[in-house]
Amino acid sequence: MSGFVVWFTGLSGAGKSTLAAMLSAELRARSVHVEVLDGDEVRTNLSKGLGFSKEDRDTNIRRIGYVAKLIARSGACAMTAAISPYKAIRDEQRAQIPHFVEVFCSCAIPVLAERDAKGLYKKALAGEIKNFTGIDDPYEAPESPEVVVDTGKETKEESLAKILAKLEELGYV
Ligand code: GGZ
Repeated sequence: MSGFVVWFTGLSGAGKSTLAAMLSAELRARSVHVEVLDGDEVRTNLSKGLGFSKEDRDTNIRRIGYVAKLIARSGACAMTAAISPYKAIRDEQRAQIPHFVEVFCSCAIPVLAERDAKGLYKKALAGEIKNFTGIDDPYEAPESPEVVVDTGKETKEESLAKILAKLEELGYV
């Protein structure tokens, strides 16, 4: 069985970390070795000190892509859960990583702003956080991701089932 990378992308609060946690639990139950590179955790370790300029975000994504590639090369599954807002940098990762599965966690901004579990949208809309993705910083949606989940409309279980179905169809699980 070859290693593979599940690359979650989407706005803050769109469900990337939640779905990565659910998917990793499901795959581990099927005896797949999984490592999760979660945006928050990466930023306190591998990318400590980086901010949210385009340059820093690109550096962050390239680091995540590099580690994900090594994990997949060892035969495991790497899951990444960072906003990864720029299409060109995501596509750069796709080009250098064999068996790359992009999962777009789509969710309308009004739904995210309403949910706002961490209060970040409120702060961004009030101008207290600058360069917040989706508010005053760009998010470039993928044009042809392997999977699109709409976390504003689907249940978590429905989204998880879609991702699992694609991984099965591709022969990775
Ligand atoms: C976006 C920000 C920002 C700005 C802090 N823009 O919901 P969260 O809190 O846990 O997820 C967001 C996280 C984004 O880090 P990533 O490494 O995923 O971003 S990127 O892929 O663009 O490098 C959010 C928090 O950090 N956060 N400031 N300005 N999100």
